[in-house]
Amino acid sequence: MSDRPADPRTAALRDEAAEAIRAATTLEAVEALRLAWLGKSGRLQDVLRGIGALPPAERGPAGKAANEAKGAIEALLAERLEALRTAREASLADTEWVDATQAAATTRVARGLVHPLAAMRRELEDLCLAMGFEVLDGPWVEDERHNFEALNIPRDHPARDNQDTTWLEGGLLLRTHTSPVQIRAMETRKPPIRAVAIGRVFRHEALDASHENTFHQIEGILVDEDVHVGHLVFTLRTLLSEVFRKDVEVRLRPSFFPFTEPSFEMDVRCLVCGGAGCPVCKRTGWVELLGCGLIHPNVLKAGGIDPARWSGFAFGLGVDRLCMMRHAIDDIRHFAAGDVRFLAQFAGGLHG
Ligand code: FA5
Repeated sequence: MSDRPADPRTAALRDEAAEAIRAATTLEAVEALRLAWLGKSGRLQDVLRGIGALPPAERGPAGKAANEAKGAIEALLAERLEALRTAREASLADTEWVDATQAAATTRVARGLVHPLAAMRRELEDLCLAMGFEVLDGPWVEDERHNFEALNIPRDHPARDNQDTTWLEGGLLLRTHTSPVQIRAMETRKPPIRAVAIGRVFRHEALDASHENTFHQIEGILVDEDVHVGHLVFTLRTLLSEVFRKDVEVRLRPSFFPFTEPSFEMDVRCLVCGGAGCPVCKRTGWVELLGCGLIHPNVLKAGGIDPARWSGFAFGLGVDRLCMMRHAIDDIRHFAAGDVRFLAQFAGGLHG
């Protein structure tokens, strides 16, 4: 079969179509040519319609030539479409490329920092978990029973004056210490109990370099058989040596809390001034870190635990002061001041 139609009119038509198709430079232009040549009102239809008017002997060859021209034009259109598609895909690499390294080089994303107190809290929680304590939480808004009465601080007891309380409506208050969690732990668990709770506490008091009106405590409680002061001291010593990871001088002094008997306070040699005297230690060289003692039998009873069988220890440590000692921070008020220059110093992590 010859690739040229026999009929000279369809041959001319085919050549004309081939030239137009070659000149088309877009996919849309090729589609328009398909319609113009092969569509219902296209050029080839005109030819086909004219065949009926030919003498019968010419109709067969003319029809054959027209069909061949149709096939040839279809092939040319398909070829051109393919060529244009390939060219377009090849050009995508030039027009739509992305520099995968560019975004990182030109867009600076500010990274958030972990607040030093939040980091301290996480670290204390991890340490306590590793020491076998479970980590509990307690409400900031407390009732009198949990904050005072169950802790052996009845109404009118002078100890209530030591904790400048923010009272709310309905006899509620902002907890002045984390010790109410001791009661909540005893109410919801059976001995043996080992639990800690870290969180915010609120006291309406005068501010200075080591006193805030919103600060943080970690409460620890252990209830078991035959618990004595040795267990308490060992636990505190282990906790502090893990936090400081260097030798720090501490001292344990007898003290008074209605909810412990005996009661103690633990001070650390001031790590801001090295003991020489500064506003943080009020020029004494020592900073009070925590209160502690053996749980008073009345408190065990209030928590539903039989003091004839069980005993325990408890401690309440100032997390802000611990963090200050750790980083030699010279004023507790830096923590809530929101100065990014202060916070940025801790970007490298707590042991940075
Ligand atoms: C108490 O709050 C007792 N609940 C602690 C306790 C718990 C004793 C369990 C016995 C058994 P105190 O008021 O001393 O005690 O506070 C404990 C610690 O919180 C202090 O040693 C100190 O480190 C910290 N602290 C107290 N007041 C402030 C304050 N205004 N700003 C920052 N830290 C404070």
